Amino acid sequence: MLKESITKALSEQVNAEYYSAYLYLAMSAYCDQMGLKGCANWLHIQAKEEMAHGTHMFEHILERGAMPSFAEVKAPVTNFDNLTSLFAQVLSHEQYVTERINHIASLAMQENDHATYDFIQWYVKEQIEEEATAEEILQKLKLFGENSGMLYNLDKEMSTRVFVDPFAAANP
Ligand code: OFO
Repeated sequence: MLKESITKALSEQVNAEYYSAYLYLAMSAYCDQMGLKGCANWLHIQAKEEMAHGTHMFEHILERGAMPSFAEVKAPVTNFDNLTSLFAQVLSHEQYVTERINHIASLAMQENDHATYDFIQWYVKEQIEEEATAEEILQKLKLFGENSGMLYNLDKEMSTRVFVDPFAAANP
């Protein structure tokens, strides 16, 4: 059975993952309105990944015999200055999520909850990828500026992303 402190931290993280999904849906809508359908696709799939992150955490709480708590999912920002600042926000949001995940890992260790510590390691690794991907896109945008040729190519590249539940793929 999960300790109350771990149940609380994981439940709050489920909420945070759903907030991430909501934020990326707002970003996806912004890109769609700008005519950047590929970027809109990439962010929409990112939102689906976030929901999967939250759902697998929710399942872990239930599997360990605890009752998750639920809270309101806060509204995301909906207006962005441009694509570069949007991806700068993606990166800083992922850095914030990494801090939260690290806190859960530390708490699990402190509470001697090896099962949660083991479970959360997948998220620790996932955050490395989340930050690296956002950083790569941001670097491209900063390097080439938002000139139309570059945006066209980037948008085309982003349109190829398809959804694969990353947690389920790694934990068959
Ligand atoms: Fe769930 O990793 Fe992004 O926020």
